[in-house]
Amino acid sequence: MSPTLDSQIKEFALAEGADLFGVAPVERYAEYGMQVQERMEETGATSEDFMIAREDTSFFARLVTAENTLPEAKAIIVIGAYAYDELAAHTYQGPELRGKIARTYSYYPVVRQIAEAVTKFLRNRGYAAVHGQDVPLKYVADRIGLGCYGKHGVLLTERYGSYVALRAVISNAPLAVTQSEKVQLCRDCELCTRTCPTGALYAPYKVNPRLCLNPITRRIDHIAPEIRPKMGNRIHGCDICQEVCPANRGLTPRKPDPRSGFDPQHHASHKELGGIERSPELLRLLSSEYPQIIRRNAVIALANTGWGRKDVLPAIRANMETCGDDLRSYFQWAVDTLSDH
Ligand code: B12
Repeated sequence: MSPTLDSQIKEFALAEGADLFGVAPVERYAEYGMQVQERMEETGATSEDFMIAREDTSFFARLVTAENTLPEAKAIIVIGAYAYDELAAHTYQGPELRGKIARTYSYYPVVRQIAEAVTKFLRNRGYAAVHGQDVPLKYVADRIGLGCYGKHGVLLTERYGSYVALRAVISNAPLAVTQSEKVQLCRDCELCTRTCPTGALYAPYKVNPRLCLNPITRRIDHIAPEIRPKMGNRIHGCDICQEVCPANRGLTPRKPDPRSGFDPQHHASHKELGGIERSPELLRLLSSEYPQIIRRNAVIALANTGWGRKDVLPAIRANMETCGDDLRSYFQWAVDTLSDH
């Protein structure tokens, strides 16, 4: 064990912009593996429903121990970046109709770049190191007291609520495990489970990915007409369970990190964002310049929020002409919904 390396690496990560830092032991997370199995049985979800790439058939099995990623692993460094910034906090008050993009995503590039720098730091000192998401991040962070599970299924932290993006560096460096007291930040309110519009939080701490608006907004799959009104103005992801969480009230938004934004090169679903940031104007997103998923979500959002506006129906009709059959059915549904209003 090297105390110098321990403090050096922590200082380095904090200087690179990490807001959370901890070291977890390499163990077999059998309980986590059982929970994944149970979740799939209870909901009928496949790993694709959890947004795991079709070709990655061993994702959850791999996460059960870091040795599956690095056989000589001795430590898991957990890094977090506070994701609630002044841009994310801003709720548009003006006359334009705006879409909503989940907050944490724009800090994935931040936490990835910090983890990349920590990986280089370790390799330069002769250690093996890999960074990524091949670790059950919330489970590991909870295990070492960096935070605790909220009933919304997201990790809650004392200083940053649940708005933290996480990433791990797995290494064979002999680092000391973080010894923190277990924290309990989730109260008895159950506001998250009661407010989720689709009932995706089917029990406290348990998310049904087939009903969660996060994958629903990010996948190309058909969205059932009964789900569409529940999407509100959500274009990519959903923060409702976190927005109602008392542990997220009163957070001070941070200054935006210049590295924040979206990461099309490293995050598959960010490619579908077509370059839009935070709260884009909905009418603009109907155009054929944008990916099909964005156009679909934008027209649903307009059906949900654009009633009473004279410019919405003509814009939907005009852009419908550039749609293929699939997309046209959503545009037609939006026309029918708004005409009935
Ligand atoms: C698959 C996945 C999803 C799936 C499934 C979500 C889920 N909750 O499992 C989908 C696509 C739906 C999803 C959605 C989102 N995700 Co996601 N996702 C992941 C991923 C890749 C794996 C998570 C996982 O292992 N799920 C499987 C389940 C079985 O594991 P689990 O949730 O940990 O289950 C535990 C609890 O149920 C607990 N438990 C069960 N009963 C009880 C009882 C008590 C009393 C307690 C205390 C605990 C407890 O035990 C289980 C583990 O043993 C991680 C990245 C990673 N590598 O970890 C990101 C990750 C969890 N996601 C993240 C984010 C930001 C989101 C969204 C908020 C994005 C958004 N705004 O739209 C939503 C949140 C939805 C929600 N309410 O959970 C962040 C969370 C950061 C944080 N602060 O926790 C992560 C860590 C990614 C990252 N790099 O930062 N995600």
